[in-house]
Amino acid sequence: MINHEVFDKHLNGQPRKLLGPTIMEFDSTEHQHLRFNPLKGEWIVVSPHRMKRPWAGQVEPADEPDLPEWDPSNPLCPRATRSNGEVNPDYCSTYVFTNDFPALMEEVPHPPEDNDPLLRMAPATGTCRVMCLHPMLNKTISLMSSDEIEAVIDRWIEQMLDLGSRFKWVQIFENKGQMMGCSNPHPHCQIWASSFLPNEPQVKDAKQRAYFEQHGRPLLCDYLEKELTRQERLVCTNDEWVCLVPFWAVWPFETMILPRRKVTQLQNLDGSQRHFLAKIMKVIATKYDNLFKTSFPYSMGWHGAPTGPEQGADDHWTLHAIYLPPLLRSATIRKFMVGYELLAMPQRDLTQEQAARILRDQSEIHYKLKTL
Ligand code: H2U
Repeated sequence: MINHEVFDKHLNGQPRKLLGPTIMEFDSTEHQHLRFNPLKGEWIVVSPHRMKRPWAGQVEPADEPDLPEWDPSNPLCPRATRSNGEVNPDYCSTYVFTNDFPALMEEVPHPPEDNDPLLRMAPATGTCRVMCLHPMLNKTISLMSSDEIEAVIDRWIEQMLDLGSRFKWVQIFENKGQMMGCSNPHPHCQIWASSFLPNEPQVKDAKQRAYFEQHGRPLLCDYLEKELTRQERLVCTNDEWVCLVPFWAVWPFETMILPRRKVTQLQNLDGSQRHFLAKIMKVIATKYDNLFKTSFPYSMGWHGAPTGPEQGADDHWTLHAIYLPPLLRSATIRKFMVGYELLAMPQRDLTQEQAARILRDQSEIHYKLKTL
């Protein structure tokens, strides 16, 4: 079922006009255009006139049934046995362990050196950890208290300090929901640390550095200033943080969390920033869940200045969180990155400003708590 209510209100109920032969004044909510992502040096196509098209595409199965608080057969629960036979402690806050099926390991043979420019290999070492965010199986960030979320942030910082002392990049990410390929409903995130800088941060590093060299200011600080003045894409804000839909967002309800006071790495957050980060994370997660009255799936994660023993000057960096949710029209209709996106460039229908307004309008009280 398409949630028409959510969209009609924000499209003023106007039937979409097709571009005629006469020259019309540009309206970003009507007319297709390209937008540039300065963090990645990439363009995306925005086609808002397609918002009223009929949908006969894939409908995902409806929401999962209610989960219990504890399930001894779930390997991420306290006191449960994992696949390698280890028994989890009776943890009552967060719990971190080395992934039993890691994509990156510390001790592995390196590929042979070869100068062939078309068949290049390079050494890759690292480690992968899993962090349970809460002991209860049926919790999500949106349903946790701010104090509980702050405990997660504190653990993230410990992990950044520990792994960041040895590895060039530490990627914290949460894959939430079956739709995102998450294999376990327990609230958890993953931490992959690597001896190499992965593609996404490599590009962001280069783009922020070039901007800083040219303008003498961090790209995302200048960007945030513009967003705070324009107010068109803000979703929610507090004393320390701003959550917005980036001007160049690709996913329908993609958001970014930016610090009001410049900080380059998660591990450099002070007490006030941690406190208010917990609060804004809860608000955006709640708004997401309220949008389609479902436990909103997403991939989220942190990007900050690279780490490791060779870490250099990082004034060009601004720490930021990115939320990439797949849902488009309802709890069961998602956006696919296929066809044109895979072969040419990303494309979206809903404008970033419309998405921001829709999210801004959602309540900060979780729909499940309202009915209690
Ligand atoms: P995802 O569902 O986001 O993939 O996270 C679950 C992770 O937990 C997954 O990477 C790990 C999987 O390898 N895991 C263990 O390390 N041990 C287990 O016993 C179950 C799952």
